[in-house]
Amino acid sequence: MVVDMDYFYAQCEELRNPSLKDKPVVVCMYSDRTLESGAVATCNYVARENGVRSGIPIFKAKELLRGKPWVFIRPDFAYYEAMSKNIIDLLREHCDRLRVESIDEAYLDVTSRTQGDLQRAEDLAKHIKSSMLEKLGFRCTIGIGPNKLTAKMACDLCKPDGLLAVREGEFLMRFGHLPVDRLYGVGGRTSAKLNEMGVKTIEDLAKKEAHVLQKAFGRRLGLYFHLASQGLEDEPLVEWRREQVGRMATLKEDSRDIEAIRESLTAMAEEISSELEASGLNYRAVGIVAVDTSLKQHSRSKTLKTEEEGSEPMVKVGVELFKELLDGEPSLVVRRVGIHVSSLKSKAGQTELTRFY
Ligand code: DGT
Ligand code: CA
Ligand code: CA
Repeated sequence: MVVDMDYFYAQCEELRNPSLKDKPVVVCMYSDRTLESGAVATCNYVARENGVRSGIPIFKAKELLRGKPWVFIRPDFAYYEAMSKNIIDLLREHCDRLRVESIDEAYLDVTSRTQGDLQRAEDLAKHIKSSMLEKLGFRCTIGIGPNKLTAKMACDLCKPDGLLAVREGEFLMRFGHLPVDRLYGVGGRTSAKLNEMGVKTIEDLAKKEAHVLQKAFGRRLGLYFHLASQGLEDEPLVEWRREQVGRMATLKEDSRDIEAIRESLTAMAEEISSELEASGLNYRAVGIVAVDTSLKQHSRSKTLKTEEEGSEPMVKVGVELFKELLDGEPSLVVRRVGIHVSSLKSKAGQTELTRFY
């Protein structure tokens, strides 16, 4: 199963303030260059009915919602993380194995508890959806399939508040007509290349012979497209630990000024540090990302001698890494900065973090 929360950040906002429900709610990543600059992180379905989408500029969203009782909100990551933790805890009760895929999404292996019976999996999914609503107040969408790929595609197809089980052998019937870029793993550039080869839909792709795709995309990827377009995938679900916690922000203006960068890193490091604190984790590696004015990314990271906690060591190493980067690249002008920590360990003394959530 794939469980994905509907319009997650905005749904979190509605949950703590139900008066928002009938209004278009837009959660924005302000870049703070000017009052209106930045992009939409997500929005509720009332806003989507008016054309608002993740990633569009804030001013564009305001144009689309002109005259409507819109609500624009800054994200409250600590709150969303706390909600996410409750959600994951609830999901864990209903599966054999779980992999947290992102803040609002998880893969659940339910094979042994349903004895591989899709009907039983569907009943279980109904139960999960109703507990999610009754206990936590959240709506979600669940996709079910004989493998992860099918479950994920089923989930994407029946949003929001949906439930769809796709059986073995039904993959092409369900998804064959979709544009090829809707196949999990096919990005923009790949789909352009496929279109040139006359492949418009997933079904077109399924008809191509493996060697043709391998010639165009290389052995591994070609084989993946050949199999995936027929719904074939059999990688077992491996539990993941969330191995990195980080933040990105846009500088007030493009800059090489280390003090401006330090200020931005400090704000982000404090957020990261409170997130780690809440989960009882410390870190042993720090990394930074700089996005330059031509949107090229540069990154550096450093493993520390000992485990650290709190924002101070994070900022110190982050600033060092930025200095190093700027010294090495005299023409680099920074637009966005990011900082993250990894090699996370539980402070409780385990050498391995077996359960982040
Ligand atoms: P959905 O699943 O279509 O009902 O809507 P969401 O909002 O749950 O979308 P999803 O599952 O892709 O992403 C989960 C959360 O991740 C979402 O609530 C906000 C954040 N997010 C998604 N896309 C973006 C983005 O383009 N920029 C930023 N900053 N955050 C994003
Ligand atoms: Ca979602
Ligand atoms: Ca998601």
